[in-house]
Amino acid sequence: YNFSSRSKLMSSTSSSQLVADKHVRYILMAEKKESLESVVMDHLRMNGAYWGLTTLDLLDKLGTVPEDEVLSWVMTCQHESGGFAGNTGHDPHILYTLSAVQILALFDKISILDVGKVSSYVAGLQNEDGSFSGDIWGEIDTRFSYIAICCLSILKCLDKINVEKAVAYIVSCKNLDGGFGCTPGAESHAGQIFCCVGALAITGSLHHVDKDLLGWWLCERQVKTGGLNGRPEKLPDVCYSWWVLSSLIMIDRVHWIDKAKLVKFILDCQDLDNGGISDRPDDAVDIFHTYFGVAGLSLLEYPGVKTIDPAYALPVDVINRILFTR
Ligand code: GRG
Ligand code: ZN
Repeated sequence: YNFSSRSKLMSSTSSSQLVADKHVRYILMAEKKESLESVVMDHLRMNGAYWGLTTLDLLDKLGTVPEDEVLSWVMTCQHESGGFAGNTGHDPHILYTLSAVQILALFDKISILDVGKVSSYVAGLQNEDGSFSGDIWGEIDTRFSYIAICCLSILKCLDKINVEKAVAYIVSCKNLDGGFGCTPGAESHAGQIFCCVGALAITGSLHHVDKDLLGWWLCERQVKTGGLNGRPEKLPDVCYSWWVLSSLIMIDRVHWIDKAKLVKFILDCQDLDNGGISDRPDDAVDIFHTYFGVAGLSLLEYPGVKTIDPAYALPVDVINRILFTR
């Protein structure tokens, strides 16, 4: 039995619509402690919670979640250092710190944070060359540059880091194809491009991007079935509906892909019986690709899905509330 495949017989009729209610039920199940998926993902539960809760909010169903329970669990993951872990009793990392801050933003509860402490943890991970490490062990990656900048911007503490150096490091990861990699000289990858373009967008530095060159590379990611891949010659995957599409929007080149074909590809990845979205049609669903599918549809202005901000990866109403009212 191929565990990673869904039976074709079960979901033989592909839907031309988003089965939103089934996805909501799937997420609420997956977020419960007892589910198989939550056991497998124990160490990165904070990320899973962010993906699931953001998807619920995009579908206007955040109200169905026990808010107090979620918030007190999030706070059990915070360390003395100010950083957050993937779950209670684990080590802090910048990856989970952003997810924790994003979850609090969704519930409009940034106020329960010691903002000075969290922002000092993040700022403390900046290196002399402007790059960021993920935690005390020191791995450097443009993912962490994005996370630091996104997190500190939500907390309104960007002045705690050297933004100029942070931007210069990201620009040093730009390649001749217009894309970006994880470190200087590393191959362009759609995931890293999202991180670098997102960080440049948040800091008002998009003039460092060659929009036509990068837009060309990004729109070439669309394959015959309508799906997007993350690099040349690779298979399409629903998650690139987020990484690629958000980048195209930030550089104003989203009209360079066939939107209708991408919508169809995402809808074809739904499990019509039990809810959830997979990476490719007929694969098993997971909470990450359910987020990427719904967030992708949001970027494609699909009816009934709230608008998501392509740089902050949070609903636009949440970002407006945080950045333009305090
Ligand atoms: C808040 C949206 C948000 C993100 C936080 C963690 C992070 C910041 C960004 C991750 C960016 C990234 C590198 C995404 C790529 C993930 C991915 C699908 C990797 C697989 O790459 P390959 O090359 O797989 O192994 P392919 O698809 O090429 O076969
Ligand atoms: Zn994927």
